[in-house]
Parts: sequence; structure tokens; C-alpha cells
Amino acid sequence: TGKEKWPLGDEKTWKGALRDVDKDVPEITKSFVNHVQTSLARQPYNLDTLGAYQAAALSVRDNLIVNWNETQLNYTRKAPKRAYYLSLEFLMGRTLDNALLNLGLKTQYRQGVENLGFNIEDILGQERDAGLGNGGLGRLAACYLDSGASQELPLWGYGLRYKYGIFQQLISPEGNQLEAPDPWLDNQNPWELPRLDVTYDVRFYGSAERATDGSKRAVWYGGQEVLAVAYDVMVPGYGTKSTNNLRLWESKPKRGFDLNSFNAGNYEGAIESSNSAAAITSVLYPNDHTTFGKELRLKQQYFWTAASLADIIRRFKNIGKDIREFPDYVAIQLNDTHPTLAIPELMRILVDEEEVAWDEAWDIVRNTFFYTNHTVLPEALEKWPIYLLENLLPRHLQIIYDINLLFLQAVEKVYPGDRERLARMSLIEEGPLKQVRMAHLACIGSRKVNGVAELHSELVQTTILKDFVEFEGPNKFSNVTNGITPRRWLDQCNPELSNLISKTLSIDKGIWLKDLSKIEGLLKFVDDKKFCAEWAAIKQRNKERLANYVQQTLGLTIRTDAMFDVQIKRIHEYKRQTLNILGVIHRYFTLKQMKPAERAKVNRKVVFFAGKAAPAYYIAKLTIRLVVNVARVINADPDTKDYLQLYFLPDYSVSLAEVLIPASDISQHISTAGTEASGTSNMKFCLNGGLLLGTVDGANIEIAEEVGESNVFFFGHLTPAVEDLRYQHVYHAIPLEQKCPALANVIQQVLNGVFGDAHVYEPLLNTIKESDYYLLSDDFDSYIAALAMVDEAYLNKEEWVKKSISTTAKMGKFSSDRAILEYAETYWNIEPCPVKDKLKA
Ligand code: B1H
Repeated sequence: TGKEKWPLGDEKTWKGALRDVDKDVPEITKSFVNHVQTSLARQPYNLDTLGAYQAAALSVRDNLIVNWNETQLNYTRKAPKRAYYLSLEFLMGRTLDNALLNLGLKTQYRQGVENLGFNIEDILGQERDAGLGNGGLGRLAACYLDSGASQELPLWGYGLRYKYGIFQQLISPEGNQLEAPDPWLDNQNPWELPRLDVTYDVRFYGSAERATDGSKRAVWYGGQEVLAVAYDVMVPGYGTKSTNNLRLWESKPKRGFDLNSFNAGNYEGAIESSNSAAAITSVLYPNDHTTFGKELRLKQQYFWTAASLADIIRRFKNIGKDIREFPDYVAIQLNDTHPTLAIPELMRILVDEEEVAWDEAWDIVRNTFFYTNHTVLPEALEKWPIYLLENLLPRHLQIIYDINLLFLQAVEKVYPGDRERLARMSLIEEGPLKQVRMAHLACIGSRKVNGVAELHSELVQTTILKDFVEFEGPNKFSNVTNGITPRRWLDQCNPELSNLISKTLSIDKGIWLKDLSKIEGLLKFVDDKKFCAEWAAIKQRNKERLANYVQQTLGLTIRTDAMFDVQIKRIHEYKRQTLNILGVIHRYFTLKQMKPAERAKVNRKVVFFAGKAAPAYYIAKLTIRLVVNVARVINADPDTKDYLQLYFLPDYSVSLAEVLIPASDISQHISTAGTEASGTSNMKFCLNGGLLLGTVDGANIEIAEEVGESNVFFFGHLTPAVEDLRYQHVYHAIPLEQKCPALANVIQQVLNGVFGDAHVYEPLLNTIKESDYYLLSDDFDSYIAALAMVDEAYLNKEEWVKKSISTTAKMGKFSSDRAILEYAETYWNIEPCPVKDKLKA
């Protein structure tokens, strides 16, 4: 069109930076423009927002790289004991905003990009989430990395660089979940540094031949080798130079492919073998809380643990110590049983390659590893069929058998003749399908075993690992209650609240965000009218921010003069989204039966659901479908739509959580007692002043201990009752109409077709009418009563705001800084290793 069009900013600023003549142009602007011109090879005019995001990211990355290098050099020089967090999932979400806040550069970048005609929020919105995880377990790993760096601990993460993260969730017009791939790397990823020179060979298949000299050594040979290539993701600490590393492995065919196949004229066959190497890290398994026994998943687990251990050992050897000192320099945390193969792998390296005697090697192993259990649900406890291990990892199976033999001999000594106990404790589950019990292996191969909240740790010790507690003594078993990073989950997602807290406490953010117990000081202000008004106004603006987001992304108009009630998490029967939706239907019919004048006195409420179902989890998908179709009916009902709205927000993610959580008045954490190990979103809501409606389960209990039971809405049966209730369902079943008429009625309405296709929901509703394993019929009445108490409390707005403030104020315990320091001090025995500003040679 003739005239060159500059981005909206000041032409002089652009030109000055471009030609590097204007000395007044700030560094940030120069760096940004320089990346536009060089790294992106783009013209500054007509630069779009995506390009601006890329330039900003590259510019911020330059700062991270400098800090990362200094941090790593410092570790190399000081050679402290290091800890490694092995996790198959790191649910990092977006990075740019977090990096800006941790570096303390957000204000400058906001101004910098504004001068060039961009809005920082638009730029931040361009970034794709790094969705390398399913849910809480993966997000916990991400929070722990943030805290590790913020506390200046020598802590690295090891994981896999999946080409496709957690699937993108689409909802069809009928309300069915559809899954699309998540090609998160398509636009390039500025946050990773490919280390094409850091590679390891990982062997699969082949044969294992034991030594004939009576030792426990063996040789593993043949099979197929795959290359592991390192990608480093920089993890900046908050307000410190310390920038740790998350090393993710990518699988590649070894160079040269299978030359024999090429030579034999089998061109396609050779290419195929290269495909199968790349397949290992192609996709994150989306089945949280279920194990499938798929060979590719086992390959992922071994590929990752083998590459990580090889890397850890190489780094250890660089400090020149004897291999027997390994546990003095290395602590490895196993995030659930997924990396348990690291135990036989370290045995293999020590015994077969380092020629350490078996018993000594076993001592080294048992002083190196630490195992965190994240669930006691039986379907989630990993077991690997012997036939798969035998084929894929023949040497490791031998080692597992040897470990088991020696272990059972030791048990037999303490409990002579107790064959049942031996069968229960064995690493091998006998039966038509022989399998290795990974939790048993992780337990006996580790120095410490922990659960993730008080109740859960108790359950681990009294149920799945009871025999092991008796045998090994209670000291090995303990609890580390989960935590969340207040940087992302308060300062970043709720900046207004964060600013109000700093202002009110007269404490700099830099201080209280690193010592979260300081926010208890807010309690002094609960009677301060002005402060309460500001607190409430921020909640209101966060609701409007959410409403805007939904308007822009889904085209739906949400009213903001209502209570926002939120349940966002993986869709699973044990989490009981079904209880919630049946409660919504109950509320709908109650409203419908009211006279208009009566209705006008009722709390307005908007209910939000979000979450993904595992693609093969039929019942969970039906729950989504029911929510969507109930929403369709009640949002269109003129009698009730001013009082009750319902939304299922598709494609739940870390970024969506960051918008939803600050907007919530009440959130639901309503698992059957004893099933939710901890939960971590419960902590996020409460930290943002949302109240909690929940069962007496997981970390809900500890939250209530902190904020006071009067600030939490509890309902439902307690853990010790669950077993009995389940027994009664099977052996003394009472018809639902008798046991819980309110629930029976709601179910009947669905089956009558009030929300369309009645027959579709039968399998879902039958789970309740039949065995009702998750106890909906036992808890429904008290759930409805608890919802009524929430309504009642919300009618008193002033009191509600006080509850909200008192809740936030008492959340200090749940900072992931507290949790990571517990691991560092009582498990890993590592210390902060701060980077001095000027490193002296
Ligand atoms: C948790 C898992 C999990 N527990 C298997 N277990 C998976 C199990 O892909 N898999 O095979 C994936 C994930 N995730 C969660 O961990 C608990 O349910 C939460 O209660 C807890 O807060 C979270 C972090 O500890």
C-alpha cells in the first residue's frame, strides 16, 4: 500500500533502536528490536503480536541464560551435594510472565513493549502452555522446581521432552469430549536449549548372560540402541540469580540407522526402526490414575531413567570421588513409581559396570533414592507384566529377581513360616499374569518413603505399605504435605490482590512471597472497612476478567453479580464431579418449584466445571456430556436463568486455572474420603481468598486446621466409614428411593429425558444405582446441606469477605518453599548454594 507501516509505537524509538544511534533507547528495547531483526529475521513494521511474543521471549531468555550459566558454574566449582527430581510429568504452563516476575523485569518490559506499540498482556497471551503433565502430580513437580530455584537449592529436574503434551480437549455439539493433538513445539520453543552434544545410548531388548564366577554380575548385549538427546529448560528462582535446570530427554535413532538393513536392501525397514526410536518421546500418556501395561510406556520409563542416571553419574564422576561416596553427593527423588526402574538400573551400573559387590551396591542404592507415593487407588498402582520386562529389559528382570530373593529371605528371618506375608510383600505378584509391583520395589529401594498429606501418608502406612512399615520400622515412612508456589499462584495470577497484600502489610513482595507465613499479618485488618472493600472489589474484577475471557473465547455472556462456584480438575469418578452436577440439577428443580417472589431471595450462582477425561474413560466422558447438556437446558430456562447458570469450560490448562482461580468465591474438592491423596488446587483457591467446600480428605483437612473449621464447608462421611459403607452397598443394599429420595428423584429426572438423550446417561447413573463405589448416595444429603450453608453464609457479604481474608492469611504453610525445604533438610540433606554476584576465579 505504498507507505511503510510501523507498529503502533513511536517511529523515532524504533528507528533509534534499529540503527543503534539513539543512546536514550533502553536496553530492553534494543534487545527486543535486535531479536526481531536477527533471531526472527523479520521486518519491524507489520510485526504481529506472535512475533512480538517471540522477540520478547528471546530477549528475556538472554537474561536467563546469563544467570543459568553462572548458577551451573557455581555448582560445578563448589561441588555441593545435589538433588534430582525425576518426574515423567512437568506441567509448566506458560513461562514468559513467570520469568519476567522472577527476574523483576515485568514493569520494564511492560513499558518497553508499550513504547513499541504493544500491550504486554496481549503478548503474554500468545504463549502456548507447556502441558507436559496430566494434573496435580505434574504441576507439583513444576511448583517444586520454582521453589528449588527460589531457595537457591542445587536441584535439577529430569523428564521427557514429549513432542505432544496433554491432548487438546474439544467438546462436540452433543457434549462429547474429543481429543486433538497438542503440537506445542510447532511455533518453536524459546525456553529450551538443545544440547545436541549431551547424548547417551540407551539399550532395549537383547540378552543378559550371568557371570560364571559366582558373582552377581552379568553382561547385557545385543538388542537395539536409541539415542537420548538433552534439552535444557531454564528455571529461574524468584528474586535471585539462581537459575536451575530441567533436563528433558528426546529420543532419536542412533546415527547410521540400522546399516545392515540398508545394505540388505531393506530401505523401508531401516527407516521404520528409526521411526520407532522417535516414537518413545512422542506423546505424554493421558491416563492419569490408571496403568495400562503398554510396552511404549515402559520404554519411556526406562529411556528416561537410564539417560538421567547416566547423566547424573557422569556429573558425579567429574568431581573425582569414589563411587561409594555417591549418596554423599547425590539424592534422587522418585515422583511416584514411574521412575522406579532407576533402582535396578543403578544396581546394574554399580554391579555390572563399576564392579561393586552386590551388597555394597544395594546400600548405595538405598541411600540414594527417595520415593513419594501420590495415590492409594488400586487401579493407579503400577505393575509391569513379567513378559514385557523379560523381553525389553532382560538384565533388569534378573536384578529384580535377585533383589526379591534376598529381600524375602530377610523377611522370612523375621517372620519364619509366614508364607502369606511373603506373598503379600513379594515384588512379584503371582497369578495368571505375573507382574512386578513397582511400589514395593520403590519402597525397599529407597531411604525414605512419603505421602503427600497427613491423612494420605497415614493411609500409605496402614494400607498399601503396612507390611513394609512393620518390617522396616516406622522411621523410614513419613509425610511431606504438598505445596504450591505463591509466585505463580498469587502474584502472577492475581496481581491486584498481591499488590493489596504488600500495601496493607507494608512488606515488599520480595519478602512475603518467599516467606509466605508473613501474610498472617492480614488478620489484623479483617475489621478494616476500607481494606475489606478493596478485597471484595478485587474479587469482583477477577470475576469480570474471567467473564471477559469466556466472552472472547467462547462467545458466552456470564453474569458477574453472582457467586462463582468452581470445580476444576481431572474428571474422575473418585473426584465426584457427578455429585456436583446432580447437586446442580437438584438446585435447578428446587428453584423451578419456587414462586417468583421466593426465588428472588435466593443467591445467584454461576457454576463452572473444567477438566479433561482420559480418552478411554467412558464414564468420565459421560459426566462431561451430562454437564454440557444440563447447562444447555438450565441456561435457557427463563424461570431460573437469572439465578443459576452453568458452564463447562473446555480444554482446562494451567493458563485457564490462572484465570478461574482468582475469580472463585467457593470451590469444590469433594472426593470420597480417603481417595484424594492431597489435592493442590484447593490450596490455590484458598490462597486467592476463595472458600472451600469439601470432604474430610487429603489436604482439605490441613487447610481447615490452618484457616479454622468455621471458614471451611465440610460434609460427608469420614475415611474410617468408607469400607463399611461399601460393604453394605453390596451385601445390605437399600433401594436408592428409600436411602436417598432426593438423589433418586434427580436421577429419575435425567432418565426421564429432561436433559435429552436419557438412555445415554444410563451407564453413568447405574454406577450410582448399583454398587455406588464412591458413595454418592451416602453423601448426597449432607452435600446438599453444605451447599445450603454456603448460600446462607454468602448472603452476609461482610462476613464472607472476612472469611475470605482470614483464609488467605492462614495459607502460609502451603507454600511449596516450605515443602521443598522439608525435602532438602530432612530427606536429601542438601543446602542452598547461592550464586555470588561476582564470581571470583
Ligand atoms: C496424583 C497421580 C497419577 N496421584 C498415575 N497419582 C499417572 C498417577 O499417568 N499416570 O500413570 C498420573 C498421575 N496423580 C495426584 O498427585 C493426586 O491425585 C493428588 O491428590 C495430589 O495432589 C497430586 C500431587 O501429589
